[in-house]
Amino acid sequence: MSRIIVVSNRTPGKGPAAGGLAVALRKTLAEREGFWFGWSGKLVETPSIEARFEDIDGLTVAQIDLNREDHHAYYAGFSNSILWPSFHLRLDLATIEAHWYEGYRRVNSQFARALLPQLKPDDIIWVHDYHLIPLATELRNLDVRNRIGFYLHIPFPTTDALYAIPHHGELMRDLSRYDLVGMQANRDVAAFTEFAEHQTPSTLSGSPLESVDFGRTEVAAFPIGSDPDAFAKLAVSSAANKMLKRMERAMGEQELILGVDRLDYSKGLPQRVEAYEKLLANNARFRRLVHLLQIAPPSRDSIKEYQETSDTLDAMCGRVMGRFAEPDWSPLTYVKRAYGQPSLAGLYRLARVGLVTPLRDGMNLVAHEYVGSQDPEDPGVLVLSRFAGAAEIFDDAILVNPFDTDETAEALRMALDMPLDERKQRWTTLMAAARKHSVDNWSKNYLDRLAPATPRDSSGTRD
Ligand code: ADQ
Repeated sequence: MSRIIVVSNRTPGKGPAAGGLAVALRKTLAEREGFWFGWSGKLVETPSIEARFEDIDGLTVAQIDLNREDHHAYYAGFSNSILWPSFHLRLDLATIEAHWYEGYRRVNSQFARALLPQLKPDDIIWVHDYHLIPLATELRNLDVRNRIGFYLHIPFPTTDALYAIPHHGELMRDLSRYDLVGMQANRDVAAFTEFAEHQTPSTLSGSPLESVDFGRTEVAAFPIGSDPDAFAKLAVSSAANKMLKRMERAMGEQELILGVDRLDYSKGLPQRVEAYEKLLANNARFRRLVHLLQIAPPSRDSIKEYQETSDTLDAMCGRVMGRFAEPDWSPLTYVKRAYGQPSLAGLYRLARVGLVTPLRDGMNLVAHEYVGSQDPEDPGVLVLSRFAGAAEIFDDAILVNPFDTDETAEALRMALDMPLDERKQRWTTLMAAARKHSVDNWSKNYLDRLAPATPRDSSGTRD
């Protein structure tokens, strides 16, 4: 069987894998040999082009260092100040600096040059996420004819938003050099198709590009998930139980409403707190009987827009506290640190409501983990944004428009008032969907689809 080479911005670190994705890919690599390639986390003046191999808890990892300026342009710059906001339809939060694009391409070229000597003709290369869109082009330019797949972990933008991205024509051409492009949700495939079918040369930046031919690239949705049965087990483990009991004592009679996110403007956190404020304002009977716990450790905090989101959230939480707190009751707790999966599983299990309300998101794995962690005899209710990819598979969540905080407040009321029978019935359907879309199935489905692709020649034409 062919080896699998997984490529992502960072490789997994030492210690227990942080997420389901890392666990699933580790499993795939263990079965198929191969290695995981990415940036080491080290910044140096003149990086060596040779990858360093290391065995990390049985996983073979190959890493390269990057030059500081290139890394800034590639990561904080083009990837996270242009691609991330634009793909999440937040053009207002994008910052464009023209020179970032060169750094972005330089790093992709460096990845390709370091990978090249490690490749065998039969290897299957699986590239992950928006940081590495040009990697197939860079590899094909070095005459790599292997099967190369790309998987996007974030939504694909609408055509209008795509046109606002500098060099979008080249980026789309880069996607056409992959054998398979995997998207989070059907919505993303539809957005891609809309672009592919309606593009005209004049709409593409970076002339003299002509329209991009996607004829040899298969594009399909591969909705990623978690391992819901592993979460079900984890949620009753002693580590999870320790957190659950600790929290149960603190909660007393109160029902817990839980949000777990990276602190990111795409996650709709200020709107979420506003919806909670409206719940308390419109339904005095819930005061002292509910508590919102929002866990949101900072991420990408060198980027101004992330600091601003953090400030806004601080102010919103302060406002709700000031408005509703009493000497012996606080309506919410906002925790700015990450917790390990066992603690999260305990909190998920205790929470009567899982509140997952991104303004726009890929699938969103927190929704899956919340479902997996529930007690089948007394499950909680998932309140989920229509704009998370997971809304396509979780029909039995209470779906909300996160921009409409009145609607989200009403969904919270419904969730808190929902009788046990209805909670059980909805959860049973949600759990079946989470199992069907487990991360194992995701990885298997993707690789089954990528495997039969016919090798290409260096011009990108299939033999
Ligand atoms: P993220 O934006 O990171 O992922 P999400 O899918 O919600 O968002 O979470 C990923 C993982 O991080 C989960 O396993 C979760 O438990 C963990 N996590 C999140 N917040 C945490 C916290 N406060 N403390 C500890 N752990 C936390 C991106 C896309 C998603 C897409 C995934 C996978 O934005 O839409 O589904 O990649 O493709």
